[in-house]
Amino acid sequence: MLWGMNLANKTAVVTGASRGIGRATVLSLAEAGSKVFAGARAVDELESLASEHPGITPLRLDVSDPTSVQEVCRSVLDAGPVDILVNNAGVGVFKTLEELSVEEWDRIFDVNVRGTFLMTKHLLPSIRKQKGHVVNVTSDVSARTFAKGSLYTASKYAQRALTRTLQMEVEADGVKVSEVRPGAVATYFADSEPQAVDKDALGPQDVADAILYALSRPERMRMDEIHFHPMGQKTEF
Ligand code: NJP
Repeated sequence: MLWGMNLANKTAVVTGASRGIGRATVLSLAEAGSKVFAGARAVDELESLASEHPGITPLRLDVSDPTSVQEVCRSVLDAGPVDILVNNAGVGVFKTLEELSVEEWDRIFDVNVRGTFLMTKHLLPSIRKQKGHVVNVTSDVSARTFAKGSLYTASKYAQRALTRTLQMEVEADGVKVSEVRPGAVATYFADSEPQAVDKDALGPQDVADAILYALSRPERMRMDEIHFHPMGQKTEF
């Protein structure tokens, strides 16, 4: 496989691993030879994922809960150093600003933004020592918006700002930071039913492939962002 070589024997943590993009990423990393800690709230789905490859360890994780993040990161670090963190867990609500509740606002920001911050904060010291890599799965809407998208896009713009700032803060230490920005992906995102993967949507594996591509570049090269869309999606920058 194109990216197998330099991902063998790495240790990775992937959030939002119970389905969709996170699940595909965990399997791809395990197949490339990495030891993968797969975190999400749906333990049954994680157990079933872990049964597919011996390199996968399931972990019950709620990225919006600082105690859960702290406990999970401690148990991961007790097992050894971490090379790779994929901040993928994400949720969305699509309503006009007037329709949005305060609870919805807090939930989306707690998962998408604070979750990314918390996971990174706890694992960065180890990733820094390893000259490792942080990948944040944001969205093509981390730099554009649309009606009924204020909450979700604000959270993704915030994740993008966090990603870029982190890059500046760690580059002198040889740590890489990448933002992966897909267009529409056929998953259960925002309680949707995954549509067939055709020209109107990407599949979770397309995004996993982009993540592994970023992770497997040679030491001299950093992918700051990967921005891509299904052929059927209208171009809007
Ligand atoms: O969605 P879905 P995707 N703590 O709903 C987990 C971005 N994106 O794979 O906890 C920990 O199938 C949840 O697990 P569980 C999007 O913004 C998507 O498409 O068990 N984990 C599940 O594993 C997001 O950042 C599209 O419920 C939590 C996973 O997150 C990323 O892609 C387009 C959690 C969500 O799986 C993955 O989403 C785009 C928590 N508190 C960007 N809450 C798209 N699908 O069209 C949720 O541009 N999760």
